[in-house]
Amino acid sequence: MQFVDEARIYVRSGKGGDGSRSYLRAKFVPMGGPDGGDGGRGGSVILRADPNQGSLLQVRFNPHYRAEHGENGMRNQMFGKAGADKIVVVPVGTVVHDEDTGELLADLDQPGATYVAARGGKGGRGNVHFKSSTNQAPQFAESGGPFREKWIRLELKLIADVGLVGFPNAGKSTLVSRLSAARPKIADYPFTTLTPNLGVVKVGEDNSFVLADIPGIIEGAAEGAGLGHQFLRHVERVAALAFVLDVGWEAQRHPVTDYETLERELGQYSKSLLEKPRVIVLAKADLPDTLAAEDEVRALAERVGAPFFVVSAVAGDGLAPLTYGLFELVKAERAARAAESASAEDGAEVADELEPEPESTET
Ligand SMILES: Nc1nc2c(ncn2[C@@H]2O[C@H](COP(=O)(O)OP(=O)(O)OP(=O)(O)O)[C@@H](O)[C@H]2O)c(=O)[nH]1
Ligand SMILES: [Mg+2]
Repeated sequence: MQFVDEARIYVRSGKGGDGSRSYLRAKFVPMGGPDGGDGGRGGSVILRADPNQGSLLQVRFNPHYRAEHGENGMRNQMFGKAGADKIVVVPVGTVVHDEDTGELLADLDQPGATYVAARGGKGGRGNVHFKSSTNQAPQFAESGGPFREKWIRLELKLIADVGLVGFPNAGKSTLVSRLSAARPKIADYPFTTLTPNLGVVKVGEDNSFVLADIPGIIEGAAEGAGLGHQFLRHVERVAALAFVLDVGWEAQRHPVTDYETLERELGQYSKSLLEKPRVIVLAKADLPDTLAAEDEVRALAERVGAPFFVVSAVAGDGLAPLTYGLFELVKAERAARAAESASAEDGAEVADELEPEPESTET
């Protein structure tokens, strides 16, 4: 299935309820004063970045979002009910543009970030507010503020969840091509991949994560050997790293020493890379040399406490366990981020209430 990273949606806020123009009518009160209540404010359409949302697929299939209108004010100084807001859940990394003008409206790059795409109309004031010494029986009440509507374009900036690190030729790009719809270049020489490739890995029906295939790393990368290590910035924000190890042709290489070299190079780039959860993948399991090294690599994985997977991208072996194993780490990271944003929100709600409603001039 193709990955959807763009959607156009229509948003319309609710109109504010009209203020009521009514007069007190009670049995023994012949000339009752004004008693028209205020209209309720209209609901807003609000986009919200949710770390559990993996793509724009859902909004693409449901492109219309309307918030409720506010209710009109009523006699007896009764307020109209406010219209309910409409929340549109989008993935973290969604960028919002105005469809007509192209103007950048919002960049929802943090979990829990919100953007009011269409603000609800203000509720109109009832005639009870317009009573004055010179006008004891005002004949008018405010109408509710108008609704607002527009088309907006959503784009998802892919942020990798898992980064593949390994020596050149280890089979990283082949793995990405088997796990996702991405088709990176694959060849039997080192440094085939010159710039990072991203692929979206589907997990069951409803879940997905983004896998980044980056150029190979070799001994001395920190000093500029090979392609250097500048592209490691592409995996700085990933939730987990997969070390892809193979049994190379060169006699001096071995998956266990390769692992140690990779770790050293990552650490020289940034210590934070070493703190990320990781898995160890022994690739090319269809080759006899690989199987000969399996026990040693398994022992290494046990020593460093990393989940261990043996796969053959060519034969298609071990790919499902690897997918689910990686997704477990991604899920844990998303849950942690969601918890973080929930606690950040407790503070944010107060701020929301303090934010003044922009004065609407239209009535
Ligand atoms: N036998 C076998 N060969 C594989 C397997 N996976 C990859 N290869 C081969 O290994 C070579 C390198 O594969 P790539 O996927 O380009 O490796 P890479 O890690 O992306 O390499 P760079 O981009 O150069 O860093 C290619 O010739 C692949 O066909 C596998 O599971 N089994
Ligand atoms: Mg490659």
